[in-house]
Amino acid sequence: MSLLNILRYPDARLHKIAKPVTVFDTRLKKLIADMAETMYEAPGVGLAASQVDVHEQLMVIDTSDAGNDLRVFINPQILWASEEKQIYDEGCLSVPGVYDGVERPARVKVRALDADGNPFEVDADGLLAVCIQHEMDHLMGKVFVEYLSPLKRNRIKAKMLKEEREQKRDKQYATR
Ligand code: GNR
Ligand code: NI
Repeated sequence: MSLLNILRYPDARLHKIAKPVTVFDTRLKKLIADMAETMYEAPGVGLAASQVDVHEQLMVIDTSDAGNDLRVFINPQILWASEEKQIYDEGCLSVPGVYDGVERPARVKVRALDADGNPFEVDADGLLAVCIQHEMDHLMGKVFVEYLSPLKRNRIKAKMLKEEREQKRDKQYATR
């Protein structure tokens, strides 16, 4: 297994649209294992393939307290979303340190394929419903900050670019 590099906002590759998975082979199994390891190490409750620069419809989620309930969603589709909404304070491994409220349907019914290509459906609410929608957005090239006001988004963008510059400078300094 290996840890994967997580792209950081505002990286243009986060806006690429993922293509459906068509081949269920050992390469896919390794990618799933590496994504799960990367998510647990971060730590995060979900990770979309787009975040590790793989533009295929694949995401891993574990919203359990113990971190022992890994769910793999391939080619996910929302079958139904509730009229009722919930506002959740979201974060993202691609936008570290930033949390803000996002309103989404409170409950969703989702159909997807598992790692072996077998279809399954889940009825989700609470954090799982939030996470499924957050990860599916990534697959469509959307990052949660795009739901915030342009003012907030621009501040976040500036903060992320500043941190990126500082990290590059620190790295150069370390090798001199
Ligand atoms: O780890 C994560 N936590 C989280 C918290 C609230 C709403 C969504 C999330 S998903 C995030 C991991 C991530 O960035 N997935 O794309
Ligand atoms: Ni995210």
